[in-house]
Parts: sequence; C-alpha cells; structure tokens
Amino acid sequence: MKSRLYQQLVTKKANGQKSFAVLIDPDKVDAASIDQLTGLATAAKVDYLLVGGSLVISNHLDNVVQQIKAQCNIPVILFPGSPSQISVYADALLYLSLISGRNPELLIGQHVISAAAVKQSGLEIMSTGYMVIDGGAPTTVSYISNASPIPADKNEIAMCTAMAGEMLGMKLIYMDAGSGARRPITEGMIQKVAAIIEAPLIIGGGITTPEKAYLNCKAGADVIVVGNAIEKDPTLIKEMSAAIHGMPVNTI
Ligand code: 1GP
Repeated sequence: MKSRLYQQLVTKKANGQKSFAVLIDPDKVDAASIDQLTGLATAAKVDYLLVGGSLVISNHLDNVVQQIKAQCNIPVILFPGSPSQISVYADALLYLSLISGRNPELLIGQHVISAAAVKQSGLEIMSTGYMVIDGGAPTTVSYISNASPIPADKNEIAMCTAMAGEMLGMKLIYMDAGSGARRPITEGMIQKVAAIIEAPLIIGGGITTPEKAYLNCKAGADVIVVGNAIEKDPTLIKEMSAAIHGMPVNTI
C-alpha cells in the first residue's frame, strides 16, 4: 500500500516541521477561483490541498481535482464527507472514522460499503481517527454525522479518544471544530492530545487568523487546516503560511 505522504508527515513531525493545508470545498469553487487559489497556494508554499466537505452537492469533484493537479504540484488529499467523494486523480485519501461519535455508519459502516472502490482507486489511504470537537455552534459535520461532538472543555475525553484511535491503528488524528466553527479548538486541548499520541495531529475548524494558527502549532498541531477564512479572503494564505512555517511573511 502507498505511504509516501504519510511518511512525509511522520518525518516532518520528527523534525518539528509544521504543515499548512488549505481546504477546498468543491461546491464553492469554479475554474477562475481554482486558478487563483492554486497560484496563491504555490507562491505561499502551502503543503497540502484538502478537497471535500461534509456535504457536497455539486458533481464535479473529478474536474476540480484534475484542474488543481494541472495547475500546481501541491499534493491533493481527499477529505470526504461520504464514500461518493472519491476521485482517482487525487494523491491520497483521509480514510476517516468518526471516533468521537457513536454512529456505527461513520465508524465502520460506510467503510465496508466503499472498501472495494477505495482499494481499487489506487490512492494512498491514510487511516484517520476523526474527532469532532464542539465549536460553539451546530456545524454541517455535527448535523450530518448525527453524533455529539466532544465538549470543548473535556480535554480528558479528547485525550482518551485520540489514544484509543491510535492504539486501534489509526495513523493520523484529526481534531475538527467543524467548518466555520465559532470557537476553534483550545490550545489546552491540542497540547494535552499532542502530548499523549505519536501520530501526526491535524487541527482545523474556525481558524481565522495567523496568530491562532501559530498558537495551535506551538501547542502541538502538526497540520493546520483552513477553509472558510481563505474562501473569504484568499490573500490570507500568505500570512497563514508564514505563521505556520515559522517564517517572516516577506520571505514567502
Ligand atoms: C473543516 O477543519 C476544516 O472541516 C476547516 O474549517 O472552514 O472553519 O477553516 P474552516
């Protein structure tokens, strides 16, 4: 099984190198905005482009991924809300199991249904313990998943959930306050979870400022995912990238 991007994440973690992933919602882009985003992302040295969302209505995932791949060399990682969101043109797939919830469909059910197609896709599969943390408002992921998020102040629950996911063999842990979360995940929770696991830790949901991205990295996040804030202001990519990579903005 392919493991290039996963190995890269492990090496970066060992070297204390942080990564910046921009989330692209296929419903919210067209040819012109993809063109602009890939240009800005390349210039800002974005590490990964995540493509997907909890609810994707449009039917042009393949086109979106192909256009991104034609315009830049940044690895494209699928972040699927459902088994239908697979494109063989991507580089890898976050194979998410919603370990913070108790909805069997999102823990294992949908995986069984899509397993053959996922294997045949030839994508690099990255098993990911996906943990939704309460972000202060119902988000699409919390509604669609029909599962309660982990309360924002229950660090112990987050720690034990991440530990269990890792011991079950999940290679990455993704803590997400949900797209557009009012309250992003606290540094306290990130710190506790990062200290107890070895797997690379992905953090996202409601990160709108470079300062917050920087603090999350300092607390132990390995990959910072930003979607909404960049949809609203794509030029934020540069400052976010500088903050995450620990470099002055003018050197990017
Ligand atoms: C959501 O973590 C991602 O799944 C990104 O969230 O859109 O709020 O940046 P935002």
